[in-house]
Amino acid sequence: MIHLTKEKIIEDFKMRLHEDFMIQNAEATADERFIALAKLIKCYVMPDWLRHRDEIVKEQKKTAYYFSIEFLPGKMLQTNLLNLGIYDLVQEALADLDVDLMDLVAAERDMALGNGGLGRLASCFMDSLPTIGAPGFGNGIRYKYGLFKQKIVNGYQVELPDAWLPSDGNVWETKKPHAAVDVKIYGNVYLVPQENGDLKPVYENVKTLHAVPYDITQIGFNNNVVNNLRLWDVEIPEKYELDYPTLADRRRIEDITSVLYPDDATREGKSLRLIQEYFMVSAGLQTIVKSYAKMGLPMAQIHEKVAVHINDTHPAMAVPELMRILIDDYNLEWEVAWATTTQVMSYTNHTVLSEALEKWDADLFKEIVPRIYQIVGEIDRQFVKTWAGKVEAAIIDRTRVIQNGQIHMANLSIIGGHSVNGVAKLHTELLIEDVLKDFYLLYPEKFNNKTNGIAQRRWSQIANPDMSALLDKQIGKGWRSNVHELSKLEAFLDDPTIQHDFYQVKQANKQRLADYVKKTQGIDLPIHAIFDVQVKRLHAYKRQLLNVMHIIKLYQDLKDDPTLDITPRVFFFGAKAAPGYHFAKSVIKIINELANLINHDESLRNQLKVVFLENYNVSLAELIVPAADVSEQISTAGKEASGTSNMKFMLNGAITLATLDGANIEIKDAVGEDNIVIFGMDKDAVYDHYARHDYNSRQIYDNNPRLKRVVDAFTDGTIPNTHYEGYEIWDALISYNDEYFLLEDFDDYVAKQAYISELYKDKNAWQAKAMKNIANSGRFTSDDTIELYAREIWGIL
Ligand code: 7GP
Repeated sequence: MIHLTKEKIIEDFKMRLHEDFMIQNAEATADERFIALAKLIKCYVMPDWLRHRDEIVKEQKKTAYYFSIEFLPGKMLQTNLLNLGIYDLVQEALADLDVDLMDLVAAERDMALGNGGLGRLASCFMDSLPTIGAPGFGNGIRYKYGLFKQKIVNGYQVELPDAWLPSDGNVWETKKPHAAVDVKIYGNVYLVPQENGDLKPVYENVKTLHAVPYDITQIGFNNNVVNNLRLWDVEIPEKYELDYPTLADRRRIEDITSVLYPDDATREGKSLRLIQEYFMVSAGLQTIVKSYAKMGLPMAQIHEKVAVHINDTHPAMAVPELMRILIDDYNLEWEVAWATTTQVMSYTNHTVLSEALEKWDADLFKEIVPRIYQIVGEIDRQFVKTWAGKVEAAIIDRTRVIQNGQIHMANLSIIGGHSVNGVAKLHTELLIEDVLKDFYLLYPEKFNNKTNGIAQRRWSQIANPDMSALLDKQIGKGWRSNVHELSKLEAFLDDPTIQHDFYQVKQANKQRLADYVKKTQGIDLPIHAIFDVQVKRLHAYKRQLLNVMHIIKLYQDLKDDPTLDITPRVFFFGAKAAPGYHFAKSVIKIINELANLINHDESLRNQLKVVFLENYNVSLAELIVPAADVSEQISTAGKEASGTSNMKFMLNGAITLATLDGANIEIKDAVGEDNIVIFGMDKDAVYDHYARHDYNSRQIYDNNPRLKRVVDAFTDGTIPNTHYEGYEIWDALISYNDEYFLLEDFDDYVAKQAYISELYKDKNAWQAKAMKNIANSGRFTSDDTIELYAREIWGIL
């Protein structure tokens, strides 16, 4: 990057304000200043961006393309400044102009083009790819409305559109009209024999969409490498305007990139969703193949220069789409095209929940993407032919792509690629032993694990500046570029002075969060209390309800004995429920009413508070995570593929209260059993219940009076205004046999919570454990995770 001084930044910043807004700095709003600064950053990185792109082209470097229907970057300003190494310089330059950088940060809107873990992981990878110097680009959709904005009204979740995109566009993006491509959907396709005997598709009555890319620079950390995240928007091609004569016609097209589907387990709005998937995949692949073609190398070897990653099954049509391009546009034979396609493609699975394994109605598929449907049919036929007689017929029936009129997208991704990975050791084991075991039998060599990671710079240097400064003082600044150096903290775990310093930092972060809660909800929070946090999507398997049950138990204890002293606690929840997920929304209502009840009960003497944080998103996470004492990771063992907030919390010195699920197991291995609190059934115990069909929640309920009293609190009027929701929950736990084993795990959970309360009284012991977590968090950096993808799956390093 060009050499920058404070003076130059000041001059350039003023110039931007003059040119773009015809305004002097003193009169500018935070919005205008933010835009001016962001544009300046774009200018500064442009030479690196162009150089890196030219380098890749000139050296014909193999490049990976990460296809994902979700990206969840949050805000970009601070990350960009940090990665460019000009954070302090810019902060000082602005200070000279009497401007606080944090006001500009506040003016930026979150890019919420994702639901949860899967989308956030994609964004951590976008940060890590340039950081490790790998040519890896993102490919996704430029939704005009991101994940809904959550409002809580009378305790209920209300969803409002998240109009994150300003009318004049997102300041970080650059529109590239010259790189637009056409995508065809609907219509009929006939295969017409050619003179040489080949069959060529002829299209009729198709609808043509114009896919226009918007590029967002992805800046590596201190290394002058800039990659690209390409998001596609739809336009109506001038040439085909007559196909869309009415306003309603045009709107239907514009809808394609209008909203992100607000559900991270199942999907709705079927045809629109399918069109979104094809639109993004086709636009991305056409572009990739075109740029490969420019190299003048044989199409049959495209896998030597291109890797395409299918992030969960939503981009699975990449397999038949690449086949279509190679066969129809470049005249490759089926076998040749197939051999290279399977080498190009790789796939990550992000969940074991069967309802999230995408399947499409063959009829709908045929209507919307008729040529792709033909190719999928052929993939299916070839697959059956290949395995017939070699394995049991039943295995083929269970693994083929088309079954009972449905297209199985996971099957397509596995068959059509060379790599399948899970996102934590346990999850990959479960894929192999259970969810995908038939595939493991056919293709054991395809399976591998890549435990998730997080962009640790964001979750420490940006989100927790006080802790970062303390780390600098204690172990030097090396950890800022090599996060493994956090292990140097091991030498100080038992030093009471340093323990105290970390305690002070935590208290200051808790105060910041408490101030936010006071400002937004008017609730006073005691910061000497344990800040106990569960933030993540609301799902039955994540068991926010188990947390609620423990709170009810504490409430009952305090009401029974008004003189009882407990270690004071504040329980924080942040969670969005999918709009159509009734049960999840009822849990939100219950939490809010319980919070209302508890927070206004003076007899509890401030020993217990409950806070539901509205509209949980990446920016709010940056405020919450550094303030947590306890990180709740309490999913039913075997259900949470990995979890990534667990990694963010440990990095910030929270102690994890966890089941042996997902990456919690690897956190336990990293910090040792004494520095994490584990409870409940492990995955084998859960699977034993499945095998024996012997779980009986009513029996547990009948035989455990303390638990019975807690469960009954949902229906006996203890929690006001929740008559309907209370019965729904009671039924799920008792009448429907408690699918996620809350009742079985309850006693152990309560016991371990009591242990945590005891432990917190000994500040030194607590801090030693917290610091042990910080010291051992380096192994969860997404820089390392993505390096493994780059080397072992994509072969780009
Ligand atoms: C999530 C998993 O639930 C979480 O455990 C994991 O850490 C994360 O992916 C990243 O791998 N899954 C999703 O967000 C999701 O949408 C449905 O899964 C396809």
